[in-house]
Amino acid sequence: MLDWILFFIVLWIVVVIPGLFVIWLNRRYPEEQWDWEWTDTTEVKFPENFLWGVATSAHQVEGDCTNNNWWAWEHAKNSRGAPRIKTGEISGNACEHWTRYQKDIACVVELGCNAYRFSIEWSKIEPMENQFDQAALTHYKTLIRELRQQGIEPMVTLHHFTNPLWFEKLGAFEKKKNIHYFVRFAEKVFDELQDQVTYWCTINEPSVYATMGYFRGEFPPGKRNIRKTGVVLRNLLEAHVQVYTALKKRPGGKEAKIGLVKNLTQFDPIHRNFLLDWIVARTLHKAFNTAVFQFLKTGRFRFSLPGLNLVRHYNGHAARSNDFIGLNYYSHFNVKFSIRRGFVFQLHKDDVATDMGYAMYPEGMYRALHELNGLGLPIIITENGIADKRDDRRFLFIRTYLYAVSRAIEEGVDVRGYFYWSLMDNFEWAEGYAMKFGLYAVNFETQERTLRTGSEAYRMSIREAAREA
Ligand code: GCO
Repeated sequence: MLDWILFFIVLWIVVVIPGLFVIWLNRRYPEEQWDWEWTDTTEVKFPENFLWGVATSAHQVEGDCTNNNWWAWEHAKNSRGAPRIKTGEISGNACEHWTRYQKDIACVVELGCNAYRFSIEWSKIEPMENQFDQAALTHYKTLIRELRQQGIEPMVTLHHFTNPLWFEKLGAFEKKKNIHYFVRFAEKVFDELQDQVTYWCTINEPSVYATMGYFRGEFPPGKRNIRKTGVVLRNLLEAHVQVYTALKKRPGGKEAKIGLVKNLTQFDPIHRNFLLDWIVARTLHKAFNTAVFQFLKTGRFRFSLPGLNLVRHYNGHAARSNDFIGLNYYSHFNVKFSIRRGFVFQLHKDDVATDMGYAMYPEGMYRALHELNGLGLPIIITENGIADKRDDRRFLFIRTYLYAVSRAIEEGVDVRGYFYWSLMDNFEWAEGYAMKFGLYAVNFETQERTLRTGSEAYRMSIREAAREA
């Protein structure tokens, strides 16, 4: 008799309860899978005054960003003596956008865009601590004036992964006491440009900066420490709140639209009936996505892993620190539990992958928009694009992802704009120049820009939206 009781207890603990939990998880977190054979991607509608843009970042396109953490990283070797950049390349002249920006703005106009997102290179504005380069500030003023003359709305990103060398040597965002340097830089740039710039992104992808630089070690400073990852993410979020609060007090602050840019990655279990895959997927989602959203919603930051309460923080101003939220959406990771490595990412057998190895999954954009809608803020898609060297997936990518955006808008999500990543091929961080994200291909020998065939989908979508409006 006792054996039977023991058997039923074990059966409940090992089979029934986990099984019921998995059933609940599948219902709570459905994985959208649309039937694209029967989906008409021309059935889209976008709001009037929608921002149709393209995005770049200074270090990736300008050239000669020689005084920052990435330039140093590109010239460093890892512990095995191999280059930090997988192709052995350095950013170097990049797309020479610093001098070629007028022609590049003509490309933005040729696409039919009405907006352009770019970042300000801190190391060029403040090459030495508290020494500001007026010529560099004037360069960006001239760029912005050209944009406005061409009818293009500028969107400025204040921090896009790069730090001046002097700031990096102080420990950058590992130390809370360094945040004031970034706030001072942000105030200086804002005062110079606020009369011509309405849209401001404070920090681009804090989770990516923290994870890649302090957990995966593939970005500078190449550390691999989970607690430091949480500390850096907390300090970046704290920096965002301090910058928002500071800029709102300055001339032009009330009129400015300021927001954080968050990369949302969809983590789904590769086997939806296996509890351990679910636990890993939800743990990654919580650490990479939820921790940031909760902070922006409640002011409470909690970076934790099962059994580890790594970093806690509270800032009561956080819940009122965004006029919009920027969403960068690229990747859908199917996660598999691994005894040896904790977890591995896998593609489904019928997934179409981008050159970055991400699954093409427009439904993930739709899910991300609905999830972000929970913040109650206007959403601007500040990055979405595909690395596609053969240009044989870009057309489909653009049409299907814009369809997913339109479907979320139709269901009430307040999306104000879409910035395609990227205007042109550029330096893709640790991947060097191998990844071709550009609507325009760049011949880096001649610096010639050539509009790709697949990019026609974006021009068509913008034209169709204009006709619909
Ligand atoms: C990022 C950055 C961009 C990338 C783009 C493609 O998300 O890493 O915002 O600088 O180049 O996302 O990976």
